[in-house]
Amino acid sequence: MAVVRILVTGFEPFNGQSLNPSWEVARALHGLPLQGVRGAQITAVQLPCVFATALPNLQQALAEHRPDIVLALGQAEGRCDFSVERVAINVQDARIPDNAGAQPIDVPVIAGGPAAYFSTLPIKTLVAGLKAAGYPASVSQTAGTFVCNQVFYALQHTLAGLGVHSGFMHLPLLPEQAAQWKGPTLPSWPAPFQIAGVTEALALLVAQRQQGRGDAAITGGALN
Ligand code: PCA
Repeated sequence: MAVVRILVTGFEPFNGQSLNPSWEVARALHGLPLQGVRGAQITAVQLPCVFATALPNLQQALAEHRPDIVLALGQAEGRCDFSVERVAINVQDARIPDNAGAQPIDVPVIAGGPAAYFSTLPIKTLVAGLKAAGYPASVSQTAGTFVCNQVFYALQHTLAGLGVHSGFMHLPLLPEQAAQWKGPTLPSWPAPFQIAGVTEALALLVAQRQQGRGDAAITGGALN
């Protein structure tokens, strides 16, 4: 069986934080064969939380590793489960400055690009499989308008039509971050649980790809 090349991206910490769960998870998986799945190899790449450099870094990682599956990860403080993103939109509208101090407002990710791209991951199957394995998960209808959405949009734009399965998942905070968070008490999950859940997600994605199945017709509808 051909090797399945999996690229997992995570972000550096941002907004004054010293950790980002997405990178803690990604780096824990780097270089590992996917547990229980023969022939799958994981590479992790860290992306800067900087509008000006996130995309060149992403492009370089795609060119270098030529993945079959890409799971981009990001932190979403306040979310309380694995948030499998459905759609990336062609806008940057930053609520806070990025790590280089830039705060674009209503700037397209790619000028002239389509308004949006859908994930090409089987998002419903992923949510159902994660839940069945004991990991809370849901379909999210928005990846926001900050650097995560920018990377998700550029990822889908770059890989459109190439047969690579790619998408984005937001993660809750780590307990160490939540303990220091100023403002409301936010949900958090320990790193080992997040790592195990993402490992489960990757196994589901590889199985789905190898079996060539479509996505499950389960509702992911929500009001928010
Ligand atoms: N989360 C931010 C950017 C980096 C990250 O981990 C976001 O949701 O856009």
